[in-house]
Amino acid sequence: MKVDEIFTFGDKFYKMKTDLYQHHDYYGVDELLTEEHKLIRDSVRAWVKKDLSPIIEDYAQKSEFPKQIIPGLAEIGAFGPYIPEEYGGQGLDQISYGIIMQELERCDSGVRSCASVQSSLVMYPIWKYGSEQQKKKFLPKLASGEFIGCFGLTEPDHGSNPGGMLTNFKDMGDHYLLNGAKLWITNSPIADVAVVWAKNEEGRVHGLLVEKGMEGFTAPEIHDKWSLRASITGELVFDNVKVPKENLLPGRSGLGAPLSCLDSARYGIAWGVIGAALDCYDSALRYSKERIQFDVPIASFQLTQKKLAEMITEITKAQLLTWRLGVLRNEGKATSAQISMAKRNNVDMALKIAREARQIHGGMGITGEYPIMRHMMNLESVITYEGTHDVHLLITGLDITGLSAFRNDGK
Ligand code: TGC
Ligand code: FAD
Repeated sequence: MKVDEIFTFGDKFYKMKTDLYQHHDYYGVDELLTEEHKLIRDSVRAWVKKDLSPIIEDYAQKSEFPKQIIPGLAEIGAFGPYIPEEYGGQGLDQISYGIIMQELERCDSGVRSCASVQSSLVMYPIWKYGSEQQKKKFLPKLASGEFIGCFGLTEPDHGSNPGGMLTNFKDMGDHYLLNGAKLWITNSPIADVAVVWAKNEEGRVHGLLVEKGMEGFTAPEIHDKWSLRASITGELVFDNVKVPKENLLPGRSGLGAPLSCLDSARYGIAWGVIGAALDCYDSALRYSKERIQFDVPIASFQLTQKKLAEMITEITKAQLLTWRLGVLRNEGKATSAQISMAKRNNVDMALKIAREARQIHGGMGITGEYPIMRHMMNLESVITYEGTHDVHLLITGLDITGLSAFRNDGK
């Protein structure tokens, strides 16, 4: 990246940068894609290079979400690409969804977060479990970016173990009364609608659509994050919120309902983080050929080549794993455990690549001149949200042994 010009938005100044990224496809994975997939990839990449990359570093440094990109995200189809066209989506396949997430995260995980929450954690549950009236009311506005949504599962005392949630609602006859709190909620301070998971009086988990402006509902922002600084994160607080009965998602109850949404989001992340890894590799490759030490480019040292060669090897393995997962998703055959494996492997791969790329950039690697440190810090959240690295390992462990290691009591 290099600083090109300064622009103003409102009363603030922002530095614009040029995105020098070039395509990397070591194993000809492009040949596994359709013409439509490549067209989608190229158009999203062009939008990212033109409208997102130039501003992202500055917004991240200022810890601000660039709200003005919302119409652009809607226009490139980043909100609900696989939602049917009758509800405002694009009706695209799962590989297209993955490609869009990858191109966005190639620029910044926080922007991918905004789009994947909107698509997989808000539009998906409304589409899958909502009434016809809920679908018609919310989906077209979420697809066009007129509405922003968020997903409230995690609580202050229940992160990896959402089944222990305390947020609850009571049937008051003509409405539900919702109480509780959710923590670490992407998009919450700017959301028009929150998909909130809460227990009824029998302790069964249900999804409720809580709308901005409902009395007793607040969504304070969480400040001072060192990670995902260009993404907005907050809480959801419910103090005797009267939720109309027609706002309950009627199609599914039980913990499996929110967990099935996570499958879709985790799948998007498995694709997305390859983008972050590619950007780190691309920058490290270019820098190592330009940076001279001991009279030669640092790319000529074996130790640098080891880092670069291992990066492209790991990226290639992740690309193939993810493409295959996309085929399985398209066929409706991907299991939750397969998705967990890809999310865990790919995030870990991207984080390791970001750390190695940071080393190749030497001292420059810690500055905003290059995207590396931003990717690295972002990935520290990505390896924790949507199920931590260790939770996904235990999901694989359970799948292959049939024995759960989540609880020490063996239940
Ligand atoms: P367990 O007893 O295993 O399961 C309860 C019920 O759910 C079913 N189930 C699933 N259904 C669909 N998809 C899945 N992936 C499912 N996994 C489980 C299961 O069959 C069972 O159904 P039933 O009918 O028998 O009741 O549940 P558990 O309490 O033992 O927990 C399992 C565990 C630990 C794997 C799960 O709770 C888990 O995945 N924990 C991690 C929590 C997590 O990922 N939170 C993410 C919050 S959202 C977020 O982070 C957004 S970041 C967004 C961004 O910015 O991109
Ligand atoms: P904990 O569950 O307390 O885990 C702490 C540590 O203990 C981890 O290392 C974990 O692996 C380990 N651990 C826990 N249980 C076990 C076990 N059984 N065996 C071994 N080790 C274990 N949530 C939402 O609902 N919606 C959102 O939009 C959302 N966005 C987020 C955005 C950001 C920036 C972040 C950071 C989080 C977001 N989350 C969101 C929350 C995220 O899903 C949780 O942070 C995550 O699930 C982990 O929960 P926790 O932070 O409470 O950690």
